[in-house]
Amino acid sequence: MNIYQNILLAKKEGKKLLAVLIDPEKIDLDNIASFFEKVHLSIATHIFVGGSTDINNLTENVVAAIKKETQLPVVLFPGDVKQITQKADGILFLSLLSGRNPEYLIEQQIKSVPFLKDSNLEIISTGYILIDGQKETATQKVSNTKPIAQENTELILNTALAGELSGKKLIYLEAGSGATVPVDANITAVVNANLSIPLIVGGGIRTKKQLENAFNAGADLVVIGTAFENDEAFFNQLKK
Ligand code: 1GP
Repeated sequence: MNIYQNILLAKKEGKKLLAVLIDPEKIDLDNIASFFEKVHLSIATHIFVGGSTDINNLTENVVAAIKKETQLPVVLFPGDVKQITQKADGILFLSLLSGRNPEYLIEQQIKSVPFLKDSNLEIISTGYILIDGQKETATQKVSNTKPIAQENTELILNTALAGELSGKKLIYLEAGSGATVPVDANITAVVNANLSIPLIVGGGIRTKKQLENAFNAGADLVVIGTAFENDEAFFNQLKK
């Protein structure tokens, strides 16, 4: 079964999903086998690979190394078109709906077509919504867009619904990597209550409690990167 069908099925069955986000600029490939031993003992279900930048074009090698270590689906979460590699299983085909920068609304997507049109990657159209995590994040800087304030629930909701109505398969509420404050559970709850498609939440989630809060509020899939980068022992708290 493909990646998206599995996410839909999990949503239907109320099974929660966890993606470990690997930033190619930060992972230590010498330590990758031991990293994945911990991943496999945890409740992680997906591996996302990406970062706001990949100046040294590391993504392809990192994805190849990851594929040797795991059977979990490896999904690109690219900051730009240069991070596309055919070695992954799928790609979040992102459009930054919270911003008003055409480069990240449609231009990068057009530039990616030559790499995607004959590709075996599963392409999953995703509405990406940047929400203020009380820290200027790399996504904000690189995309040159402003996040939506957490208080502006109505705008967040309407942006998510505009994504669904325009055919996105997933909505991703993003506080930004390393955010001081994750997306508030009330925002996740309101969006989840009104959305039919699966909901991803990420950014600034560092504790088991915050992960549970996101799941309980209605996130179908949570993405965690920084907390695992900082302390691999966090996997021990998330055992199967
Ligand atoms: C960032 O949502 C992801 O794009 C994960 O964020 O690195 O803060 O876990 P963290």
